[in-house]
Amino acid sequence: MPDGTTGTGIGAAVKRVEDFRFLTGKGNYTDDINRPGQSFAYILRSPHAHAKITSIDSSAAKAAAGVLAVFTGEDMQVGSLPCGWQIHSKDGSPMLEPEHPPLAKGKVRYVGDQVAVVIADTYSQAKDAAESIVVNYEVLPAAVSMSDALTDKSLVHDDIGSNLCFDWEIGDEAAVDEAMSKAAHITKIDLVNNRLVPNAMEPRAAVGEFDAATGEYTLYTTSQNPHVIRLLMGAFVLSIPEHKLRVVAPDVGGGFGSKIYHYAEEAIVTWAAPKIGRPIKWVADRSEAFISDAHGRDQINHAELALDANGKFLALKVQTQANMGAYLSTFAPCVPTYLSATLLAGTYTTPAIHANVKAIFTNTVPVDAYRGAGRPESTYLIERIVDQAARETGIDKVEIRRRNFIPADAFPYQTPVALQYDSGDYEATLSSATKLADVAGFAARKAEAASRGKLRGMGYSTYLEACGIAPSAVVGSLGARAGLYESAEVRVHPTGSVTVFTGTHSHGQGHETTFAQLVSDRLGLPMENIEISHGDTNKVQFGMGTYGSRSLAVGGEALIRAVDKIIDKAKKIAAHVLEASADDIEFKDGNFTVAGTDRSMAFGEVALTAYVPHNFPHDELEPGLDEKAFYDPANFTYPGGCHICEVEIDPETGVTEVIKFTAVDDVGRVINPMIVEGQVHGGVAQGIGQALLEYAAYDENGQLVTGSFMDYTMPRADNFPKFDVTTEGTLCTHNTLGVKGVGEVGAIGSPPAVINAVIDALWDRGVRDMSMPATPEKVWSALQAAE
Ligand code: MCN
Repeated sequence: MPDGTTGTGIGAAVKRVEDFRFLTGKGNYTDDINRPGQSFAYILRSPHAHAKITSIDSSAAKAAAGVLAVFTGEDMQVGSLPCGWQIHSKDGSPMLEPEHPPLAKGKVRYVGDQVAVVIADTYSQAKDAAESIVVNYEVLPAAVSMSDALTDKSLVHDDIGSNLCFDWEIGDEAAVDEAMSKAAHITKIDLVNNRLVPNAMEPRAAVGEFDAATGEYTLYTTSQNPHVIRLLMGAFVLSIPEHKLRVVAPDVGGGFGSKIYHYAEEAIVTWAAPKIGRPIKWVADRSEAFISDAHGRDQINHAELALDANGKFLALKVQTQANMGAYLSTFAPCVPTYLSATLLAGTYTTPAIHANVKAIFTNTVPVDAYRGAGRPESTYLIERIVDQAARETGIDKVEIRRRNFIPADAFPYQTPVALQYDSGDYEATLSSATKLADVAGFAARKAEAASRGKLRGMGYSTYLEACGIAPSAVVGSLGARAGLYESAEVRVHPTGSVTVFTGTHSHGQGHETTFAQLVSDRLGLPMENIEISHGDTNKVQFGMGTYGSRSLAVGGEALIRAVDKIIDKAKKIAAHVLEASADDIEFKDGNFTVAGTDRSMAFGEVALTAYVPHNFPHDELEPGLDEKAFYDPANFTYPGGCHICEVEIDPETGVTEVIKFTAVDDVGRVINPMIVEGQVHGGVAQGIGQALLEYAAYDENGQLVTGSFMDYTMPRADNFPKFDVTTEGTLCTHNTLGVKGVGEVGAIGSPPAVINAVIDALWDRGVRDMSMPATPEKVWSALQAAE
């Protein structure tokens, strides 16, 4: 990773300031929060994928030692957990939106659905008592797979009459059909994007508290966006006005999307706290996390790519089935549609694209955004079909990409599927990656591996991402029930130190470092004088949170705008004291100077003047130095790049080893190269996990058979080589920092590079396809079948 920059400003590889407390065990996570008089909640969950609840007898549990209360869905008469995005089907009808009660009413719809909550003095008492609750179920047939759900009579929600949530389309189908009819070649592919369990390091937790004296509720929760939780839970579920509801998301140990959503447990502990007159803590154990955190991915795609005789792409047609699980999680409907299908041009000039997406309810855990959210699915599809087309037409796989790249001088580039890319240079990242990966030496390495009886393969992915998730007007027109701006407040204290309040939330991304770098750079202050505060609705004015790699491009830009307001006001104060015009004040390296003179004031002196305003332009300004900004961007940002994976397969065992992984990513201007490298590493690790190891498998009864780390293979350090990661940027044209997101690029770009490499390795042995995860058993079986 290049790091020519020293200091603490933009481009410096500053060590993460938050890591001291994390590495010394001083982090303050939700489970570390213990309120006076606190009680504990245990959630009794459904053991069945689909069943009627015919009766619940909780009398024994209520009488058990230490138990304070037992509540069921019939007791908890509150609003439905809301969905934040509305999709309309191609016929104009709104998506089917079933009720989602925090505690099940009359029916359970997936293994893990909440049936009752037991609240007791201790967690063990609550858990023990839950075992004595007698629930009589009438087990119903379960719609486990999407094909079952579409063909079966088994309705996940009887009242909405169908398991088809929506049937949506984008693009010009007639233009695609016309192009297909004239094509020299059509490549077809069928893909499964495997369901994943997010498995953040810290399981979800929530503490609910009610202050009878003030009528104020507080929820401490493992959330990526506390203001959104306050809005959704307060307004839609519990009817608590916002000024009486505080949501605190303290240190959070990873989220990867799974902590965006408003979950039942948050509403349950907040609602029950005044009922028992004590704070209530709930903490998921790992097994519970497997069946209660929203899962990721789970799409089935059929795609057809039309090419002319020169290998130019003419049209792409895609049919997708997207699993929603049993209920609509907060942002589920936008994942296969606006986060996925709008990306189907990828880095290519494909002139006609059409996609049809059917979203389907099944008796499984709800599915929602997980690192990449929709973009890994479309990237996997594009980069797999492009490789397939290369093989079928005999065109080299690098050459076919080059022939179809959007040229660097074609930006802004309007795709046929709504998005307008602002900048990029896909040839540049491809060229750099091929050098770094030593593509030229691959043939020799393959031959050497063959001499040891091993199969070597190399796979490419020249991907594109859209992130930043904005602007509000656009997402609103696409169905978002929220605005997607960000806010920041910069509070300068009297002696010149600064507290920044940001509406984004850092749960591993290092905002306390990179956001302080932005301020340090702009105000010329040392990092230790700057504190970044986030995650508390009583401290931060407002925020839309962290997901979609938006925090820097949207939240960082809001922060810069607030800083610039500080500088503007400070210049006026300095001008007054220095008896000059504000236009003549220059601000550099933390000093305000009258241009062309040696008369100057340090930043701290101006701050003091603002708070001790003895010599102050009172007729023009208010005392104090505290500025706020809201920023609503003009477009998404469009990171992209090239990932190259080299694998070696042992044909005797089917084990795939990733020998080398090269990533050259365009994330615009880099604020902290070390953090960016770490973000790419983490994302690539998750992408390789999806490609080779991870799979949430259900049996025909709807039981999650990979429901623990015994069966669900989480990647470990020894599954990876050291990744070669670097950045090569074109600047984003619509934010002043020129930054694009980086948080998801690794998870988006890498899976097709891995699977393309696996297929490349197996090709000479007659294997023509491989699905994710390419487990040893699957690879070995494919080799046997091909012989
Ligand atoms: N950054 C930078 N220069 C850039 C772009 C980003 O220095 N050009 C820095 C940012 O300032 C920030 C970090 O890199 O410190 C990530 O920035 P950004 O791309 O804006 O992403 P977010 O901060 O919004 O994080 C969200 C993103 C997503 S969507 C998922 S999912 C994800 C991810 O980040 N979840 C994570 N990375 C994660 N990392 C950890 N450790 N844990 C998670 O749960």
